[in-house]
Amino acid sequence: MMLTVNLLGLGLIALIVWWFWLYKPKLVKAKNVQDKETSNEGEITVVVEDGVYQPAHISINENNSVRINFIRKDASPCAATVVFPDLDISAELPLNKPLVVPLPAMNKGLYAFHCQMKMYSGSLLVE
Ligand SMILES: [Cu+2]
Repeated sequence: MMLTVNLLGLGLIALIVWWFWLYKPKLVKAKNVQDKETSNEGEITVVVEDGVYQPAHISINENNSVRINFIRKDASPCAATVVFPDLDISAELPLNKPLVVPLPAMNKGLYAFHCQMKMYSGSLLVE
């Protein structure tokens, strides 16, 4: 009995360590439009579902504009608005219909995006 409790405790500690120190969200790079190296426009599709943007962390080259193709599959009103506060851009996402949000070329940095209540949240890494 004591052993079971200890094992449970260890499992819990491992889970906490993993969640806070080891878990790193995957960074997905926006693809160049038409796959041309010379293109300075990127594009990526983001699915809005189950409380997360997929992918939630996107990297873009510096001085590239990017078109984010949002597909919202979550019917809750919470998921409907996406806001890019640093860029002063927001969009209303229709349900189950793709909507492209064009973003201008940005300087290096980390730009957040989220729904109005920040339950959905993501970031753009410009590098
Ligand atoms: Cu929300």
